[in-house]
Amino acid sequence: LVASMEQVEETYIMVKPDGVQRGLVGEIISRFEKKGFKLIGLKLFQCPQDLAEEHYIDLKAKSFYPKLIDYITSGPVVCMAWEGIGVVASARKLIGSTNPLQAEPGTIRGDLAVQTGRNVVHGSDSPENGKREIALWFGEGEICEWTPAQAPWLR
Ligand code: FUP
Repeated sequence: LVASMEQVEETYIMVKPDGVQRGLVGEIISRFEKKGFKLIGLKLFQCPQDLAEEHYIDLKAKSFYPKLIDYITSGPVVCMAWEGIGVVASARKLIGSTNPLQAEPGTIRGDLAVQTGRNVVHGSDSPENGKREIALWFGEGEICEWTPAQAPWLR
């Protein structure tokens, strides 16, 4: 194991408006649940213009930026915070390449999307951005730190 992969991290994952409207919310949540990460934040949310602009601040100079802001504010998104060992890089692997046509089959974008501008899901690209984005999208009291019960629920 690479040392950095042993760290417990947090990442911000978001089902984009196309994912919500195509009925892919359950499928996308399921991929992270089955992998074994812990859900610590979840909400359906209509993103305001200023938050979209802040989230994508690093892309402000790009030609596609205005369209990206229109897309992300075009309908509700599902905001999620996930915790786990190496969750930032692992979630990026589960999500696949930015261009869904280049994303490997088996990844979320590889299986479920076609266009870069409609690539159904977002995932933070570093542990620092994971923290930054969770703080940006969630209010105080919306993140739930929890420990599973020791005994199995069914026996
Ligand atoms: P990713 O980290 O895979 O989400 O990709 P980026 O941070 O590079 O891009 C963020 C979003 O900008 C993408 F999800 C879609 C959009 N984008 C475009 O619309 N066109 C591009 O050429 C690149 C990105």
